[in-house]
Amino acid sequence: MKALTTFGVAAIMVIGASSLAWSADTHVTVDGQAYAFQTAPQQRNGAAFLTINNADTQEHILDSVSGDVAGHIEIHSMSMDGGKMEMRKLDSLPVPAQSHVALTPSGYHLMLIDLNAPLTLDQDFPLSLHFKDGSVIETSVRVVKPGTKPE
Ligand SMILES: [Cu+2]
Repeated sequence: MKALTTFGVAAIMVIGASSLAWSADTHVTVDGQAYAFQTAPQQRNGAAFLTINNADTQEHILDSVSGDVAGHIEIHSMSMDGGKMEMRKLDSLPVPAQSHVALTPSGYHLMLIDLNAPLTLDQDFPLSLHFKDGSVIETSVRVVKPGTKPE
């Protein structure tokens, strides 16, 4: 009974923290507000940031991301290499059991390649996060001033 009670509390907390996300698998959610930086008219690419929370006792793997905002969307990592920032395309991004992965301007991020239109301030656009187990999370991304976060 104790295990059941604990699980119930965890599930309520996850739902409360992610009212903007929906998942077929309620173990995995987007925490807080996903966001992207405003882009200049000639800018072809943008980047989106969010935190993926995994309340499950097993790992879930982000496999791909889709959305109408760009021609295609890649999962990237960013690291320092010989004093300069380097981005790398990842095939997938594991979210460890009972943990979370934060996608931020200085680390993992979603690269929006070949934008269909510039990202304008306060605009919201949808993204679908596809996981290896077949589950999909729909989330709404808010466009903010470069270098800032949503309130
Ligand atoms: Cu990138």
